[in-house]
Amino acid sequence: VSAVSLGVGTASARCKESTDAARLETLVPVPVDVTSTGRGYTITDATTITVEDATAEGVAEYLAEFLRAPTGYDLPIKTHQGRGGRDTISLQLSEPSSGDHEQGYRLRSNPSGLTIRANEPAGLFAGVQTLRQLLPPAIEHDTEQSTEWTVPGGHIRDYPRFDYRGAHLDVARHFFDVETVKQFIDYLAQYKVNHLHLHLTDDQGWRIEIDSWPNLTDEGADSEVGGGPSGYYTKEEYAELIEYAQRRYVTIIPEIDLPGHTGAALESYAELNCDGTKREEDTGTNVGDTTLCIDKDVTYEFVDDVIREVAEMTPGPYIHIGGDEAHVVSDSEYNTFMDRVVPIVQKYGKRPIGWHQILDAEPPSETIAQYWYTGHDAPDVAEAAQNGHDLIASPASHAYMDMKYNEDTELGLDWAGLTSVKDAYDWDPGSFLNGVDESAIMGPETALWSETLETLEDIEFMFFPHFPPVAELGWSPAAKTDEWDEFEHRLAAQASRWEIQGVNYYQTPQVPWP
Ligand code: TNX
Repeated sequence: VSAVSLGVGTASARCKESTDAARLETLVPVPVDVTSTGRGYTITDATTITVEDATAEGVAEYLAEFLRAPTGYDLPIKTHQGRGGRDTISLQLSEPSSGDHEQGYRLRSNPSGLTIRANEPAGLFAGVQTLRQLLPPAIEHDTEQSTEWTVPGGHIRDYPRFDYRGAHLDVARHFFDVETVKQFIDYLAQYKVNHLHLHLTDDQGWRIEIDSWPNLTDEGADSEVGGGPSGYYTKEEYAELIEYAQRRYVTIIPEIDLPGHTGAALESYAELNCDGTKREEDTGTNVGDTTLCIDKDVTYEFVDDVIREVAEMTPGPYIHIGGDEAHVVSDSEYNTFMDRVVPIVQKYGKRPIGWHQILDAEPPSETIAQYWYTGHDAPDVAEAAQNGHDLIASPASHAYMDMKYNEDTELGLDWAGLTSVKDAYDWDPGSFLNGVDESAIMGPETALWSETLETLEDIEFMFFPHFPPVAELGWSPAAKTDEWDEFEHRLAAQASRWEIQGVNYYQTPQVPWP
């Protein structure tokens, strides 16, 4: 531990001080700048949380709720002008000063108190997630623990490398209920990921209620891979997820995969099929053999209704329309379809996103393309980026969380190869694609496809520890993310928190777990 001034005190106090200070060195994602200053702030029964005005109250409430159970303290929230004074955790919003990133924050801890300052509530929230990792792991318990709740002394200056940090979850191949998705959102927030892309529709199931086309969920939601119990989100449940995510500064991006991956819709409505007969229920894992009927007007009435309703229930700026693996349509049919459908998304006030194949249809440049192949060379994608398209980086060889860790991994797939935890860390989202400037990359996004995943435990097994490496690549400065030998120790230090949270993580031998 460098730059720790140990001050005076007993040997055991000094020992504790260095144990506390060590937590400044094990943060994931690693902050831009960390300075250790010796004695820090200890949260006690006397601590209050202060905010200057109502804007920061949501974050203050989140923090208080998080801390109250394990500490057993009241931690009242008070509105207080200026500095919080002694024995406070003070959440301050300041006027943005030039050069400060809007999602950034500064955190200071010394014996008299703790301050998090940010330009935006989202920055305060990021600072709160850092504070969480600065406290002893016991803070992750949801029952009262007796320990000293010391935040090491120091200051942190921090902001994200990419504004957009995403995670995709396939709730179509296997359905995951509201509680499971909430838990997933908590995992994203913990590692400062701020977008959740929900893959809501596919051949095996339609997972979102659409009032104007009720069979989608009356008939299209009761199957999944392997034929298990499955389900869908009612509009109320979807709203509950949106609200839960908003409180954690996570934006939900709904995906309606079109024109392929539509077996569940084709099974629900005969008229959406070119031959006018309903498709059979699909509980397998084939891809690419379904499509909406490109030549029928009803197809576009259907898409318009679905996009309108999804736009109405989604406050975030994006709708993802898939566009991948439409293997049973010709290039010209694909282009015809996208020429009609991309403007529908725009008409309802949303910015379209598609898997990178969507670029083949030459959509308007505000369309975002999500790159998911494994290679560094994709000249068409690079050219589109040069022409103004933004990209999301999800190369399957690094960011696909459903790729097996190694040959012995029972869950997951291996079509993009095996992806060890080290592989998940060993790439640069900003320069992965040749000919694409970092300025065209919105950020990295992990993808978790669920052909083989049935439960929260399965999700956790593929996500931990595949996920924190990519979360760090999205947040931390490039200069700080190239040393696996340093990262593996910080990752290992997270495990004591996962143990308490009950995360079913894979104990890969690549990481020196404690
Ligand atoms: C490819 S990635 C797909 C999905 C599969 C996934 C499995 C993409 C746009 N399409 O349909 O679930 O591989 O890893």
